[in-house]
Amino acid sequence: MGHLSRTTAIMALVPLMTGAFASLSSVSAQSINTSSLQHTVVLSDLDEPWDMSFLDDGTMFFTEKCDGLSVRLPSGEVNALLGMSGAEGYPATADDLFCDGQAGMMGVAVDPDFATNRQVYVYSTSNMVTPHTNRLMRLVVNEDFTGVSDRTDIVADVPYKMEATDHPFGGTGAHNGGRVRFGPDGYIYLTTGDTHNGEVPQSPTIMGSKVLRIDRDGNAAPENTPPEGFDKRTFTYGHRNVQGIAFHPATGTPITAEHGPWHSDEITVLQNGGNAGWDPRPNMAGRGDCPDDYCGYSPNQMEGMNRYERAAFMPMTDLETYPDAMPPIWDNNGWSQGTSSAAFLEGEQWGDWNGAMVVGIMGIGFGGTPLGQRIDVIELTDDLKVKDVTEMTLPMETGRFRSVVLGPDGSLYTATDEGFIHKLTPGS
Ligand SMILES: [Ca+2]
Repeated sequence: MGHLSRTTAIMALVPLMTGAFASLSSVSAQSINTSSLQHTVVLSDLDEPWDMSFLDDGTMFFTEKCDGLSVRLPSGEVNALLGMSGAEGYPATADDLFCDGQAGMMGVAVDPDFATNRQVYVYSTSNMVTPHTNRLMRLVVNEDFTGVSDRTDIVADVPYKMEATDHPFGGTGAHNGGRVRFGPDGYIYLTTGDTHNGEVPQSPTIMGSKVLRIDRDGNAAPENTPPEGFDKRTFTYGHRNVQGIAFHPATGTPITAEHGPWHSDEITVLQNGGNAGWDPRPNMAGRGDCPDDYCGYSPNQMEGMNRYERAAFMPMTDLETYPDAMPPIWDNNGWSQGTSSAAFLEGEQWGDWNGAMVVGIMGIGFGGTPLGQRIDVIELTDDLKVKDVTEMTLPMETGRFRSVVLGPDGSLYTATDEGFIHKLTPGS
């Protein structure tokens, strides 16, 4: 689907149903203003939109997994900027960038100093070298937002899964992480995944299963304190596949959301140098061998195991082996439903939800797991524990919520794998 067919007009402004349906809502839902959420389709007919990043005036950069990077201007005009190999309708393509399975063009972040340096950062899979890698690229956007130049690959060594493996989800391109965000400390945080390789999560030198904290040139933040022998870019390690990271508004603390292995999606409050406790190597946590030396699916997906038995066999956070690992503050009630993205709601317009975390859940539904496809609102205490979890009442068709981002207008924007970027606006 080419860029020329993209629908750029605002499609609808649909107040949430009220009246007769209101009585179906719980009392708590009514008290937290979901009944006034309004919905706008910002873009549709996209090809697996993966992430968005905003300038203060509403300019929205966005990625599509197999197409590339584009920008939507405040006027509603959309300009393609950088295409991947074979993509049509772009002013330039980078022929080393490709998509396969879960891999492709993923996270995007605008520089907080964009007004002076015009820089954006994009994370994508690349075949420039073999084995292929995931790369974080820095680009410079031209004055009229019609093109980019000066590509610099500031991180070039995040692993990529080249070989298929022997389990139901064993295809190439798995578990790349992929979110890119500037923290309030001015550093770039890049989340990565385990690529179905049991050695990666606890490896001190392989840059998968990590949260990297780096500067604009890709150098380690000097304040990083990983264990002795670790690559200094490591902020945290021992993750499975982190596709969500957001910063607590009051404290600036980075908090991740990541995908569990048929059980236990996790939200984790990060500690500088911390271990997230995922170790899918054979013979860990009392296990035996696993196919392909990766215990990240089998045998925990075996028939007859419920999610608690799986969690005991294949812990997302192995506190027995790693007692100092960062414990999750939320595990999705033991389910794995594709917890992909995270953001914080900020502003008085969100009422009781001002300062709450939202996570976008894609809803896998494997292994007896209920379908997710929802946005959860997670209210935290001052010491960053979970106080309350509410499913957002959505005034639109649900979907696979790949990305949630708070816009500069205070609305929540969400991209779905179905090709939409939606805007949710509280109040009336
Ligand atoms: Ca963990």
